[in-house]
Amino acid sequence: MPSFRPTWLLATLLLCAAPPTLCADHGASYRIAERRIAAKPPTLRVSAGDVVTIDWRTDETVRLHLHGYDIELTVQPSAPGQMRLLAHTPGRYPLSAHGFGAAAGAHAGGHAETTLMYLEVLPR
Ligand SMILES: [Cu+2]
Repeated sequence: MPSFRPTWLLATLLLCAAPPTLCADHGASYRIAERRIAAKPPTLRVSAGDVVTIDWRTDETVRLHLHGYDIELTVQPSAPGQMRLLAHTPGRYPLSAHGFGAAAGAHAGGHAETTLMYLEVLPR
């Protein structure tokens, strides 16, 4: 549930303390329209150790889930949202919608997930 943990902050500080070129801030913003991401590559590629910020806008209430890093975020048309994480573990992680509209408030369960994009964390 929390999108930022003190241990990640500590890890970032340790990782980024010495060589200035090693770590980077990675920002991306996505707009969901008609239940999908339009006009954007479906994969966000970053390097391990990067701090990643993903901004979300939507035309319909949606509950987002970044698998692997296990970050959940509900975004509304009137209330854009942000995910922020330290990309500590390489891999390919699906980011899915757990429900749109009225279903966005429902608990995870019977309804289907829709994968919107992937976060790819490359090893250094
Ligand atoms: Cu999920």
